[in-house]
Amino acid sequence: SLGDHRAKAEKMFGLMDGFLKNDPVSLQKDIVYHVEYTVARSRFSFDDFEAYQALSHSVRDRLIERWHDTHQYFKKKDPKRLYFLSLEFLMGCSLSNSVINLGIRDQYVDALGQLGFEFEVLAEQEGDAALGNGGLARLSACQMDSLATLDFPAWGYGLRYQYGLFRQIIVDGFQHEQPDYWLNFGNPWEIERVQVSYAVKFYGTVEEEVSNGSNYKVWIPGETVEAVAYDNPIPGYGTRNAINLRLWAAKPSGQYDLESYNTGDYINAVVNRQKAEIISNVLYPDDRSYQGKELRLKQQYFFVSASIQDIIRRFKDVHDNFDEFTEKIALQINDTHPSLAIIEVMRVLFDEEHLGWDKAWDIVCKIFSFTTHTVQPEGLEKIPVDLMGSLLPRHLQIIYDINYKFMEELKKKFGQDYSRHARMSIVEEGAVKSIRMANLSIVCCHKVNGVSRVHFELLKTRVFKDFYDLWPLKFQYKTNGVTQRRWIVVSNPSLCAVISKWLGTEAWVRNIDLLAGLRDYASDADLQQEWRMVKKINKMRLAEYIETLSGVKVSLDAMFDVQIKRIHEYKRQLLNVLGIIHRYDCIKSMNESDRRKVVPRVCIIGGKAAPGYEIAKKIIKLCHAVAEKVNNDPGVGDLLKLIFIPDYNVSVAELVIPGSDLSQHVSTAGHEASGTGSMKFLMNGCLLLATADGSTVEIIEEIGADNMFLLGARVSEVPALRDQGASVRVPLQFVRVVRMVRDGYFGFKDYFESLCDTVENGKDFYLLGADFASYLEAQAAADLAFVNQEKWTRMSILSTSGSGRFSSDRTIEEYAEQTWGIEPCKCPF
Ligand code: GL7
Repeated sequence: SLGDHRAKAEKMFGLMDGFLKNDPVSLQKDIVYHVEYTVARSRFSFDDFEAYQALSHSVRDRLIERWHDTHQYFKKKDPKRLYFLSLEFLMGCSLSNSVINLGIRDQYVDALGQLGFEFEVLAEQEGDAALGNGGLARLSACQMDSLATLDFPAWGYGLRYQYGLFRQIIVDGFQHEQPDYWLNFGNPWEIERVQVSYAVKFYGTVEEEVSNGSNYKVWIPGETVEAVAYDNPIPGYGTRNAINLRLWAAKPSGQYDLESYNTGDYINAVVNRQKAEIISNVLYPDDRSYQGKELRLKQQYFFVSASIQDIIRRFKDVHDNFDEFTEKIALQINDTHPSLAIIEVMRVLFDEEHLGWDKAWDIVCKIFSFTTHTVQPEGLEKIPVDLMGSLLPRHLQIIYDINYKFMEELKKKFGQDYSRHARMSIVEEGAVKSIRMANLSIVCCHKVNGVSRVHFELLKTRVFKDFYDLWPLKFQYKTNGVTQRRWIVVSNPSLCAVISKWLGTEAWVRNIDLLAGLRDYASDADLQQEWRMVKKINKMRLAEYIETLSGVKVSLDAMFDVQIKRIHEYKRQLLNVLGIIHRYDCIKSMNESDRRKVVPRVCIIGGKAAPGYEIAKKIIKLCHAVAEKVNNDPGVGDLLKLIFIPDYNVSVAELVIPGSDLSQHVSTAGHEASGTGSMKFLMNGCLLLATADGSTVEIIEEIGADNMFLLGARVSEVPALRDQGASVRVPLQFVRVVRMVRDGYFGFKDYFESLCDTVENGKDFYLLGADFASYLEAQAAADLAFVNQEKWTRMSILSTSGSGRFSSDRTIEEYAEQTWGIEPCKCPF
């Protein structure tokens, strides 16, 4: 009975002697306990990695306490919950973030110090959880941190890939990909829940069944795979709340293939069962293109089906009908990748719960919202109908039914405008008949969000114009944000201390608007001096890293100029490299007195190219070829260095961003939906050299155009420039630097030919030539500003103080109020 259960629970809790304690001796005892019993190393001999493992387990215990309490509390209160579905989460490392959010970092530092360990050294033992590609995936991670911190009753769902994003290694300047088997040494941050598992069906046929005098469809699967839950507690900052990120792993189904066992083919039966695991094996490493692969669709449905079963099971634990479903549940789909969830809920409510089409449809339309992260229509996901029909036969039927009703609605509204119907249809006719996942999502969701104002304008006027005309109120935007916990407190402790000192409080860590208070001291000589000291410390850390990586010694007096992000033509790393070639060319032709005026630069570039993206890989090679020449030219010395940082990931970003003076965000206007890297640099007081694209437009509004270096055509000017084709005005310097690459000045003449072709002869789609003069001017303005360190520091302080709007806390508050309709549910202390 419930009473017995409670008595048992009380007794057990009493045995535990209450919650874990955080004084140094208790922490030390716990760490030593985990060395001895969890890691099973003798206390007489264990290395830093084993010490890290023991330390992590002791932190994990504390996380689990809060996580249990939070879930107990959510269960008791039964508030409306948000379920955040994303195929990608770039969590990075957990140790430092966890102890900071739990508020026990100092205690651990002390406890370890007394044992003769340095916290930082142990923290470096951790490897990144890289279950995602780029900005979209890191955004999910930042948003989870905000959801926890702001006490929202939320859950994340995703896939537990065995292989995260590939490791990038560079051999002779070329990118090579290596598998990232991140689970090799165990993962203390997850909790395996073998008892939480669901069967996920694939293939098979759909049959009719009569029940209570009505006809129903029944899906008879051809294959079943088991989804097992792995829970990852996400602690909030300054709260007892810790929410859950549940990741699914594929395991062979418990169902026996009786036939093979009976025929005595035991070995083959076991081997075939094992094949099920490949579903969650590997993350697709392309961040903006879709190939309609079967395995990818399987991954999507696997993750969606398990999540929806879990959500409905939890709802049914406390409700015996679906009347309150829409008041208790909001489902957010991160891009279209999880959009099959919509159809899955429809299928369960209609086929299995027998709610009837209208009621099921009404529920679906009220609970789902969707955020799109794409600008290019070509980037939208399409699934070939044949593939959908074979893997998910019942889902295809439901999609057709939804589309039929939608087309009827269009006919009523727009009459016989068939080209409009064709554009808006969920089903695309053509050589390969396909399902348009974005159209499906827009039709079924109550809100469609963009990720910045510029993006929203493009959605309304180009990408989803027809849908906007039909349902203007469905469309909104929530400008992206990043979490200051990770991007200042964890990664830049020195800056964090200075900010808290000058604001007289640490409250900005939860309430970022307080950062604006720094504005008053932007010209204060004392703050300026401390601010520069912080930068110097971070530059030293970065310089050491660079030297270890590349053997190149860089000068701390140089301006550290950074561009780190996925390599894409539209992000224009090539513009940066061509600018560096121009700078090199100028230095080479200078006399001694001119050289003395040059502001020394360390140009840092980092990022991964999708394995099949040839041009992006050539850009990486060009970086190395130019670096080879420039860095070894004794006539250039400290005036210019080019460093390519390999294997860019969250941890590398945490090291590089605080140590940069200037950062580049120079996408061709109209191509970056938002961009979030710029926000991390802004928070850390790095000045931006940027085009007026994505969220940069809003950054300009916050900090003012004179506190950054703007360049290039605007969104509205781009189409006309493109139309000019080969007759667009391109400066001579541009022609010259491209020629240097073409002529083999940096070697690899033939290899770089096709790269040069992308920016010349009227084929310069991303307008590098058209923007080159403006790029060089912005760079010159940055040089000029850097010479005046007082002015530069003021701009830097104003950048940090103006970054408040770009916290994911603000983004999440907006979503909670305008899209999800959820309220905080704070677990009492
Ligand atoms: C992206 C956008 O390209 C990027 O501009 C945006 O900041 C991010 C988060 O909204 O989403 N879309 C996308 O497919 N990737 C992104 O980073 C990989």
